[in-house]
Amino acid sequence: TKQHSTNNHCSGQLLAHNTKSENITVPEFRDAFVAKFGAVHGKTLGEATDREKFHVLATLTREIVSQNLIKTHQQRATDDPKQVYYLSIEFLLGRLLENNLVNLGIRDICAEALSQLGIELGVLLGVEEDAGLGNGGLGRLAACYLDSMAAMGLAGHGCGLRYRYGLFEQKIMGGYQHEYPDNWLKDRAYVWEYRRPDEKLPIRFGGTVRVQTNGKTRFIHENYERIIAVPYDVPIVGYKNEIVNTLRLWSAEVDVSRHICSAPGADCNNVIGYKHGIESLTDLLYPDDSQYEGKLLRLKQQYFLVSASLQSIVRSFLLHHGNVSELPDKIAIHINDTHPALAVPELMRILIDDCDLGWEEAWDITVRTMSYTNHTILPEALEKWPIDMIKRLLPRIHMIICEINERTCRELWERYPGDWNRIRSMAVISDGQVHMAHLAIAGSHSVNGVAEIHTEILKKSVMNNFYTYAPGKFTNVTNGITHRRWLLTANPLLANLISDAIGSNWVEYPCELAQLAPLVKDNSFLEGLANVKRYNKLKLAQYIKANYNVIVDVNSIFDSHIKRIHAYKRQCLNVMHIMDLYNRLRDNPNLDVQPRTFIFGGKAAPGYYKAKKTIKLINTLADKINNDKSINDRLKVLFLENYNVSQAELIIPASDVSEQISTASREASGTGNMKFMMNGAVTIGTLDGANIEIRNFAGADNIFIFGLSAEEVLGYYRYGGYNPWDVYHNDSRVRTVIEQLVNGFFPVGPDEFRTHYDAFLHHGDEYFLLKDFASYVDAQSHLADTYQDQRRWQQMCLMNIAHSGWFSSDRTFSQYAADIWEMDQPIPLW
Ligand code: GPQ
Repeated sequence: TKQHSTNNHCSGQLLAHNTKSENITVPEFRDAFVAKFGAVHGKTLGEATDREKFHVLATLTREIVSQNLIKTHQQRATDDPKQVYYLSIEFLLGRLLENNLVNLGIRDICAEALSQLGIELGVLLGVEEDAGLGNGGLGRLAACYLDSMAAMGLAGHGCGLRYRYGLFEQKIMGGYQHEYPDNWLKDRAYVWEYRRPDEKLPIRFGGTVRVQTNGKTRFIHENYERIIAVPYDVPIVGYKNEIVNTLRLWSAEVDVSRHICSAPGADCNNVIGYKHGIESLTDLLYPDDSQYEGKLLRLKQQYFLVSASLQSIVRSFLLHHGNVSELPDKIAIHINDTHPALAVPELMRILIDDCDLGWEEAWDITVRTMSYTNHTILPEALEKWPIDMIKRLLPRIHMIICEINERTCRELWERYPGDWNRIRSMAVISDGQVHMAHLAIAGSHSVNGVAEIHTEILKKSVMNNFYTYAPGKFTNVTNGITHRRWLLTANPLLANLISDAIGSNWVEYPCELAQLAPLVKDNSFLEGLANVKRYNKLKLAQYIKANYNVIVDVNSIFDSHIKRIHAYKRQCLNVMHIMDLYNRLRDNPNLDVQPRTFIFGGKAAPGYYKAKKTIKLINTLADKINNDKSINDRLKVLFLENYNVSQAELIIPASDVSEQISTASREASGTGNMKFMMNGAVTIGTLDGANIEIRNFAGADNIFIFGLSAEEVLGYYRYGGYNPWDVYHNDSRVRTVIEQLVNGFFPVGPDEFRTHYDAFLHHGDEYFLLKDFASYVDAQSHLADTYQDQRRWQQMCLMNIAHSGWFSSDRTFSQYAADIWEMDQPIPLW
């Protein structure tokens, strides 16, 4: 049914005669691009900037996406499948253009069409700003799930906030991190989004609640401030299946339908200031990762997200269904960590106040609809909002939370009469605070952790009382990553090598990557792997040369530690090993060491003093080592500025070694570990988070494991820690390295790294760096020895790639869909 003319200038309808985007031809695409360019910019391609060309390419792609979006919408209206809404305060999408081209099956066609016009696709892809609406793992996970939901054709949508500024831009000056606003909406609009002002909703803050008791009890919310939530839909493109789901991002606006001066708190003399104040609600993503801050504006953001999303979900449900009692059969709502946990009382409010249900029925519907994922056991991350703050900001929600608390405590009393301590430890409200995790657990039918060990720790310790009370609620769903972005898009050479060897079924069924395992004896395949890695390393080396003017040796081991800077992730343990290696080299210049390039990347929360000092420490070390001629360029250290999704796409395919060295028990799962594995890097890591499952799949011979186990760490914590001085006195390497922090070894003042020195020796070394040092150094030298045997090394890489299929988010997502959300569409078995 394909028909077209090569001089089709009907630029808005590239797909008019095609059923599938994959059937577009190169001339069609080329001509459409030229025509579109003229139509949009009113000039010829000859005069165009890269930004203008990018914009036209994205617009053209968006038009194809739009048609699929319409089709998907129509199909869903007919089929009426169960829908899942994934509520998350963060979605870390990164760039979308290349991913969309790949998912539409037109990347190669597009590249060829552009090259006929003398344009390099890669250059245009580089123009796109990252959508950095997240801090790290939690937000990127949400983005991977969106990709998987669309690829599998499931009706699943994201609900989030359209931050005017995403995660700050990091600049390094004098070795220190400086933060600049991430002005990702430079052009005011985002090419991918559809603004939908007609679907706006009012969100109410403050005021009072009047209880009307004549006849049926009614709760009347009065004198509140009304803020408008306007949705912007970002299309999420399925992989070659013509499915497009949406990520709905809410933005705060003033209510122009009312006289601004009459709003409570409004100042008629300062209408602009008032408007700005309201709209600042969605200005900024909070840059703290795994750290609760307790700011009023953050609470406002959380409620704004939840209220807008739930009102919109219920409204669209009622458009097609008469009875709200069917909600749990047709809708699943997932709470991504506790940030959207107010979804529980908000749904109760809607069901009781707007839909006229009684408490019991509303509660039954709510619990059957909601599910919750926990992403950390770090105590400092647990959200507890002062009850007074909630009462002032959200008076009706406050009443509902109090009622939930009373009823759950009463239930607990029936089960544990007199056991006040246990009941208090499980209450939704205690010590004047709302415990968001307790609220989420009470209001959900499912609670899950994100890796086997993490879920075990939740069940055995952190949430043990809840687990004992309702064991059936708890499950594990180990995290996953989308192999389409992280392999197909980010590492096309490896993807092609794999497809040449085993065919391309793995793209649809990533577990088929296991067919690579028998090639472990195939020398030419192993050589192919080495060549791909070498090419990717060259690309990264060029980037480093261009941006940092440092020359790195592509024959050296590329050893990468990229993630948020956090004490528990132990970037400093890596630093200690590098310092020790450097000390050995200086003591013995003839030492036979495998050349290495240590690559760091990551942001520190602006208020996290120690993490910022860690960045300074890495940069100080880098300066010293990179400029020391005596070691003959055998070691290089780099801190790459402004780590983000796009940079990860460059670093991961080029890495030989993946550093996953968190203190055991602290990293809930990790997801970078999976991306490295899938790209053929070998992990050096602790038995923490998903590293354990990576070892189980890849085989213990294909990973370097070291350090204390989670059980040992938790054992020490129970008895107040350990004594780092024992290690200090017994291991001269440790002593040297620690003293070098403060003794003038670095050209900085003696107090520059005092915080680190004190944390190690005077504050009990909370994250066990000294304790794990010796076994880390051993593992590192074992790794370096192994690398000398290149055949063996490539075999390790191969076994990692071959067993990475399980870590595809398609698998993760299938588990959620089948076990937790009980979706009614067919879900592939794993
Ligand atoms: N995680 Cl609670 C975040 O990235 N931010 C957070 O605020 C919290 C957790 C991470 C967690 O540290 C990683 O171990 C996980 O792999 C990731 O969430 C996704 O589950």
